[in-house]
Amino acid sequence: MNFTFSKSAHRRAVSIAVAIAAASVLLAGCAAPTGGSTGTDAAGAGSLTVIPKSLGNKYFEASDKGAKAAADELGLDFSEVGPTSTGSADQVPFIQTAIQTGQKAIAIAANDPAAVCNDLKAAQDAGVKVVAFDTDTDCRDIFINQATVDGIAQGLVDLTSKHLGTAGGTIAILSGGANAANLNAWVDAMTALIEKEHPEITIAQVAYGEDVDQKAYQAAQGLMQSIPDLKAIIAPDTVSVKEAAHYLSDTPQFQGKVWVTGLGLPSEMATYVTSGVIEQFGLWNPEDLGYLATYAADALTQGTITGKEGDKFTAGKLGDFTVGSGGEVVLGPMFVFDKGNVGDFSF
Ligand code: RAM
Repeated sequence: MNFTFSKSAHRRAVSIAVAIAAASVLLAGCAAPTGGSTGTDAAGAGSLTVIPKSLGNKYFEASDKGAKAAADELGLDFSEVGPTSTGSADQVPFIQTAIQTGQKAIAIAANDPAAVCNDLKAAQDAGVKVVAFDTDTDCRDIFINQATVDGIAQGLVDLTSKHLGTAGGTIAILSGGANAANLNAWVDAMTALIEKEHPEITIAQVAYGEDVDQKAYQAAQGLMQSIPDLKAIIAPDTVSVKEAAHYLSDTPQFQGKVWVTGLGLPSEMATYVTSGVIEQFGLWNPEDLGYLATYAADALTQGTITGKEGDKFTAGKLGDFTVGSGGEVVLGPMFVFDKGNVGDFSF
């Protein structure tokens, strides 16, 4: 569902939402600076507002857990706020509240980079440092990327082509938000890789679950019921792969016929691996992603780095990092989960 707002509707929606956001910051018990604070706590350390794609997504609950741990280590004033829906502009009120409450830094995973850019620019103009994490936007000081786009695409295509073998077959891709920069980059890279290296594989359709459980479940159902010779689904989104596995486990007629892989949380996927519905899937450590994003935010607010290529900073237990081209920092490679290791992870 792509959101296009008329200007006046947009202004009205935002002013209502700003009021709600301000209330939610306070309700969230996040210690948003009050009483004319300049965004620094008693110790003079900075303040950070983390805005995930949406609240309630276990992937971002994990990244926020890591972000909070780093904030505690750094003595930062930490708040995690955000919408419970994944609409293009749903994060805007939370950015505006962070500016109004004098936050020193924002770390955001944007549902739609274009929809939040103006407000992120306004934040930067107000002296707020902007860290994009998990998914990029053009309006930020630095981008904390979980793994390279090519690395993720290669990893998921390798798992799929290994399963299909030389016979190959028809597959589908079940993504999340249609405007999410990270997901679209992975889908494009996988499509290009398959066209270049796997003529035996045909992509019949790309569908979107919008990071909403029920929509992802229905999208998986739609793919399996509408594509008669479907052999596999690649779901590069934790909500989509979980719900595709969920639908498959509910529907014996497709078990052993349609093979599902993607990017999932071991904590959510373990039950499907144990039951044999899912064999292998990939991800990184989202807690470390949030942790690294917080250290990057602190290094920016301390002036240790500006986000330019070559800048160096230390991210606590994760060690030293260097800013790469385009102001991007990569956490590390994607790794693969299966029956042998899925139980070893808490996220
Ligand atoms: C979902 C979100 C997130 C993505 C993961 C893999 O939780 O789309 O942005 O990185 O999946």
